[in-house]
Amino acid sequence: ADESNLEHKPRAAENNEEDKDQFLTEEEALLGQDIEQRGNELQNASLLARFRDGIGGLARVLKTVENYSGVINHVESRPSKDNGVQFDVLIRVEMTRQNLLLLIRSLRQSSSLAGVTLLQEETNSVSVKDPWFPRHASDLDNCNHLMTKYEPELDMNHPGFSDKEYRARRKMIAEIAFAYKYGQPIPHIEYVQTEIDTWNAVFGQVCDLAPKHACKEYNMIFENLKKEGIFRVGAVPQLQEMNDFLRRHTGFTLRPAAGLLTSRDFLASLAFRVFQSTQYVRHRTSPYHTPEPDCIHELLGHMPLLADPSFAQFSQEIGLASLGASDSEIEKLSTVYWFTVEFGLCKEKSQVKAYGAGLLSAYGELLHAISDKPEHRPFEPELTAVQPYQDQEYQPIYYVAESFEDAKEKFRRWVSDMSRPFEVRFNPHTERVEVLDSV
Ligand code: NLE
Ligand code: FE
Repeated sequence: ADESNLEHKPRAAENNEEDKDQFLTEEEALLGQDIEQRGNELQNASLLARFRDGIGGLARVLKTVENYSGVINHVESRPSKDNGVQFDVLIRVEMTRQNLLLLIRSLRQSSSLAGVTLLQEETNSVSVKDPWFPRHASDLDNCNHLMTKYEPELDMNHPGFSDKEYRARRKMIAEIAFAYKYGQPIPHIEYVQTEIDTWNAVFGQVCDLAPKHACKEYNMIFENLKKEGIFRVGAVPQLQEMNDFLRRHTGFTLRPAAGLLTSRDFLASLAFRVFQSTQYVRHRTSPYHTPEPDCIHELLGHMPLLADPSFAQFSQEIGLASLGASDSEIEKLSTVYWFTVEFGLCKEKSQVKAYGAGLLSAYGELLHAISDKPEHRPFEPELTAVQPYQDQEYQPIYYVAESFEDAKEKFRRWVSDMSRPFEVRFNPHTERVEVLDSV
């Protein structure tokens, strides 16, 4: 369970007699014990790296892992609650036991880190029977863990990497999201002209292409949003006005998110009909496609269909299925989400139309998706859920649903086979998820 790892406090070894390594924790002592015999064995490990000031040092930390021939399987960050630590970053690696010890010692020399700890393996730290998950919409204040990839701070291929001003802007907007708490109004962002130009460019493309290539539900609500003046040339819509629109149609609401969230946190919010939305704008040099979400993607891609009752229901059901699910089930659910909500196609009479948000906010990929270049397969949850995907380039495979209703039916049948020993039900009056033991 992802969210519990960062919560976990390392246990210091109580009676180690050595002064040679004052930081030695119990886990490290265990690792060191038979290092002579087992030093070359591969080991999966979770490290907690605590950054004093900004996350700029992360690139170097990851490089150090590579220098010790480690494979990085997962990186996750969040602002720390402790004094003197700005960010806690969880890094899952696979490397030899010998190198793991060397890595930890080496990282402890780094001045940007307030500490590095080897965490206990997950199996000991989380009870499978009683996993933590949000029970009330306000618990989503704790579901803000970020996936750390393709960020302007860290990725040289990001168009904002060498743009200081852009990075400062992103940081400012991310801080608003980190500070946000349940029940507050969503802070207004005063978008600047370059951001408005980017919005205008993408909005113009969608106005041209959607009537022909988007599904009918999308187009209907899109028109509605234009009529209400929320979608218009010359202004990036504010999340708060969008929130009010959605609430009136399906009860969905929005929360600001600092970036790409972990699947577990993102899906959990859907269970409460809450959509976590970024608020920054993509870099002006790549208006027509970005691998990471930004508010143009959220607004033009996601929001129209979140106002459609049938689609809203489908989204919430993916969310409900994710609560308390195992890591491998979360992986499957987020893959289904990827190939439906993000990149889904559907049939309308004899034509194929787009309903996936990642297609509707990126005209290059939209045209690619409906062309005959990629493969089109029928949506079948059990097959779709195990289809590997990448999130940097256009997709080579898309799944085509018969309709939202059909997708929902199939999804329900598939989800009912999942292993969770309880059922959940959302109570919209209290915004609470009730947990029922299943027989
Ligand atoms: N590729 C999409 C776009 O450019 O709008 C964003 C996808 C986010 C998953
Ligand atoms: Fe998205």
